[in-house]
Amino acid sequence: MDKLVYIVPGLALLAILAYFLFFKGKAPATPVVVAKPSKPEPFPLIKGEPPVAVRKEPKPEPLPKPEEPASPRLGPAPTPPPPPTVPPSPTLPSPSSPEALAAKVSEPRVLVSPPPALVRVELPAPPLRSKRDVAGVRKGLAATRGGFIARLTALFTGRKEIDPNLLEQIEEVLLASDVGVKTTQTLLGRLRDGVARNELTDTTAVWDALRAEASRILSLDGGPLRAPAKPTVVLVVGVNGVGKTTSIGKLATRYHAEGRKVLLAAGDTFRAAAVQQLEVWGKRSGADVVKGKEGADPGAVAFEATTKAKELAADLLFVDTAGRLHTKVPLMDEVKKVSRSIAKAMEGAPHETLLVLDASTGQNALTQASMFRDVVDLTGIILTKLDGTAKGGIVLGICEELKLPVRYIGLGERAEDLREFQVEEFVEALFGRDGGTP
Ligand SMILES: Nc1nc2c(ncn2[C@@H]2O[C@H](COP(=O)(O)OP(=O)(O)OP(=O)(O)O)[C@@H](O)[C@H]2O)c(=O)[nH]1
Ligand SMILES: [Mg+2]
Repeated sequence: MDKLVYIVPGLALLAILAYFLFFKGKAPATPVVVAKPSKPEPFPLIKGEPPVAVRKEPKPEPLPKPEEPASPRLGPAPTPPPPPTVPPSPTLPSPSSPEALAAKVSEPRVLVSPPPALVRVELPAPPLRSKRDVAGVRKGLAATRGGFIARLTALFTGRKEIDPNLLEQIEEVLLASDVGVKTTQTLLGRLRDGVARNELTDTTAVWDALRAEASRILSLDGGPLRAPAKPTVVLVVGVNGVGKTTSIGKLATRYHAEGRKVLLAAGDTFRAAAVQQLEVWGKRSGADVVKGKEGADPGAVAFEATTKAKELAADLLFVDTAGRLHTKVPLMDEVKKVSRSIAKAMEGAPHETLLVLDASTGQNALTQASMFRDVVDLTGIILTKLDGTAKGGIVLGICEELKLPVRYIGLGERAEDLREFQVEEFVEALFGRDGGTP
């Protein structure tokens, strides 16, 4: 009985202690904060609600309806955070390209609003890199095939053995077809070595070696425009009448049709007609044109256009310039100024400076290129009017001597006649064994 006096209060004490330790310890101090919902939140949070706001809610929100996908023409999203997933691609990726699709598949669902770049990746659009179209290029190169290539072919026809005259005759044809002295010597040197080593024992082998050499020379790091930034600014330069404005119009048509926001800068302020010509292309292609008054400083127009392209979140800005004689120093200095003005408006711009060369001007094109290279950092060539020359060998000379990649070739006046330069397609179109070539 005496012991009960101690046991009963002891048990009561233990019971109280157990209650506090077990029940109170388990009870939540505050309502639960669900930092990571077991189901990822859908897009509606892009309305601008910061993720923190979600955490304050005691209960998870009922799943709201997903929003309509953003249109490509819409400007940037209201409060875009830094892109969470897809890094910028070095070349303009097609929304339907394998890379874009891969990015889309691996894209995690996010709590925050997807940035504009992410939205654009999902746009359906044809690929930027055009399909191979050897027949189309061959048609455009008909004059060169009928001239340069036909003359070369004639040397091989009816010959099986390599006689001493053959290499000399090849040399003559190459020189007469604008390939250029230096490039011709390189090519011939390699052919002679092959013959001396008994690697080239018949005319077919010599033809194949010529073709392989052409591929080697043309295979510079070219390809279509790169788009390292938004906007990517492309400055287009060249002498009078080579096809600068027309090429810009053709490029604008192409990229606008593929869903890119394209802006044009009328940097040729010398002639009112030049601005009008660009405006016609602007209307045709759907691209906006930034222009100044007639006689305005081209650098100021380029600066304003770059600023505008940033404001409008354009993908591409093409800056047209007045044609200038490469021998006129003050005019060449002006190109330098235009380039600097663009750089002032946007760090790292212009991202591309393309020199337009007229294929029918022959060796003079090489002189123009080296003069322009002295004043601006050229990143590539647009070689126009290849449809209008029977020589066409200039393309080899440009690549071998200047080591500048040809990015586009002009094979006619229509927008679709400006083609991305694809080495294998071009070489096949030129040296391909149809229509009488060996
Ligand atoms: N056949 C053919 N014509 C072309 C090609 N590219 C341009 N042209 C024509 O060449 C002419 C001159 O083109 P523009 O674009 O005005 O040349 P530009 O370099 O802007 O000339 P300036 O502004 O005067 O320096 C136009 O008639 C174009 O249609 C091409 O690849 N093939
Ligand atoms: Mg022009």
